[in-house]
Amino acid sequence: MVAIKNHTSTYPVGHAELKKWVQQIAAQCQPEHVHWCDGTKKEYDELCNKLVEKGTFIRLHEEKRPNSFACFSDPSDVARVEDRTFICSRTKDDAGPTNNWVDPREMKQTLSKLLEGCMKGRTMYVIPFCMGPLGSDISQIGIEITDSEYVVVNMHLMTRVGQKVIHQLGNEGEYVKALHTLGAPLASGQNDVKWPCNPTTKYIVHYPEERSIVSYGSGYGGNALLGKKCFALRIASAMAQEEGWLAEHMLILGVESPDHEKTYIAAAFPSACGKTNFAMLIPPKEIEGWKVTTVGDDIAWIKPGKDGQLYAINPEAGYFGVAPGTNVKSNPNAMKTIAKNTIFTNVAVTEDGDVWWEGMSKEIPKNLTDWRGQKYDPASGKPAAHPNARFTAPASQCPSIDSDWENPHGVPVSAFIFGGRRSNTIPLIYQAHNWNFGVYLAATMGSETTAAAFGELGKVRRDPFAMLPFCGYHMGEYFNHWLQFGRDIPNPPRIFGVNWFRKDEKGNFAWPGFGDNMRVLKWVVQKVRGKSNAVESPIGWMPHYEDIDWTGLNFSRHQFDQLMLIDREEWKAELLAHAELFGRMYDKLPKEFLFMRELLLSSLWRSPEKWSVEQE
Ligand code: O2Y
Ligand code: MN
Repeated sequence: MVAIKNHTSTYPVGHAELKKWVQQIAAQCQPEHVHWCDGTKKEYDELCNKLVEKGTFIRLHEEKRPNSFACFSDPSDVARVEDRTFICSRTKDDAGPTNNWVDPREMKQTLSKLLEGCMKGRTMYVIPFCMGPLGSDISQIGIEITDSEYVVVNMHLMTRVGQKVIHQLGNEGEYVKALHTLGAPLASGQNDVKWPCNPTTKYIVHYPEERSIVSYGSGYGGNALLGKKCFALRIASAMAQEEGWLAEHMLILGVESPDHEKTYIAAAFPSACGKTNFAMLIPPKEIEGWKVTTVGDDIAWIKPGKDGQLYAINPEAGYFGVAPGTNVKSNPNAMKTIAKNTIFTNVAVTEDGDVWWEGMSKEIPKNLTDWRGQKYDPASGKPAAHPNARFTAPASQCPSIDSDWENPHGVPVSAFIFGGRRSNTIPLIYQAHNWNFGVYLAATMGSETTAAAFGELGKVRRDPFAMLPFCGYHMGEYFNHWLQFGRDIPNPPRIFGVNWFRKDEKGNFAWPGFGDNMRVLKWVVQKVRGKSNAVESPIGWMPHYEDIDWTGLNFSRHQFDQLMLIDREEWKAELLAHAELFGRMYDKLPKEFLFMRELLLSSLWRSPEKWSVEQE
């Protein structure tokens, strides 16, 4: 074992190849110091203090928000940058039509120029991190190199960091290489800015065959915390395809029934569909004895066990959740999770050193500092917090955390749920006839846009499996992988579609959502357990009005009927849109999808023009 020199903390690293890589990156990026992260609280505290000294972090009020910080990013660096995200697989065809691709040799040349001296005047941090519980067969190790203290402290919260990971890696263990730089070198004597980044040049690059990542120019979220979207989804999805498992953009929750039977469900929703709220759902008190527990809020790694059952882990250790809209009504568990030890990015700060965002309370506190660091003028019409403002908090602080959330074996998954934001067409709840139809349902999932960033507001954007921005290979091959996966397991989980966002004829949401989603969840759990009734519809199995527990909610048979309606004209348009999506990946599209689309069409034609659960 040789201890690494030239860094502020020292511990033995016996992995020769890793040391060589770190030395090579240091020689290229030319930082002033190299620091191997040990993952301790002392390291976390020291770096937070450094960020306070630099003016990046504002220490929040010690009693109102203990051990917590707020920071404001550069206005050019506020979200993931999909148009600057690349899957540099060996061939363009391997990346598929939905990913940006550049030849890996060309990309390496471009990046090599940018990386030369990119960390000058900064400290280069080496972060050994584990995605998933240490010692789990499903977990994976990564090493992130970064020149951002903000990234280090966020990685401390979001992953398992430090010497224990190096120990687990041993002398020859495999790991994912994740290089991140702000792309903002400092000339000698140059003062740093509060949020360094490269305002003009950004690259988020994945080499799936090499299992490595290079991120240049951004310090924000998914662009910089490379364990999350880059590793746990893009690289891991490519690994999963090769090795026969699933890396999914899914929350994982547990449902406990009054007789203490536990059912675990993994669910995928495109962004802006209340994924974190669902993961931390609190059932209405009238649904007595039922409880929801949280395993994860964003990503699931799922492997078949020796018993043929699927087991899932949450590879993350924290939540990087959207702040706006989160409040004591929409998500009381999230509010408790972020009560302390939390980093807030791009929220507004109150005059007494606490945080605020749109939707936290009806009344806007006086004298706010907005996310741009300016005195907030409510008359400006602009939000005080950025719409993509985030909190980073330890998962262990979530009141609904599942007792098995760190179980190295994972939790057994009995069902998958898929759901987008749709004001029409898609019913509140339905179950796919079988695994293949479920894969079709997930592959054709669409969601209405809530931000003008995606073009027209309210336009349906197809987001297969909520994985469109996160699949590290050809989306058509991804569908094939899911179909094959189902063939290889003896009793695949049941697959359900939900839509919490259907609107009535007046344009109001027809379903109360939030805690009342428990009513749907209860039907799902009992259906999986063979204890629920269902009626066959043209698109799958559905509950009758009496199959849902309505205790404590005044919801009429007619309201339910409207929520579950299958309108043939709407579905014709829906199936046309599926064909459009399929056209984009024609050469690798599973043939089964074409047959299933035909079957759906003919089943719709054989049914009444407006099919209703009540008529059955
Ligand atoms: O904008 C970002 O960098 C974060 S994106 C994100 C963060 C947490 C969970 N999910 C997402 C997402 O885009 O799906
Ligand atoms: Mn996500």
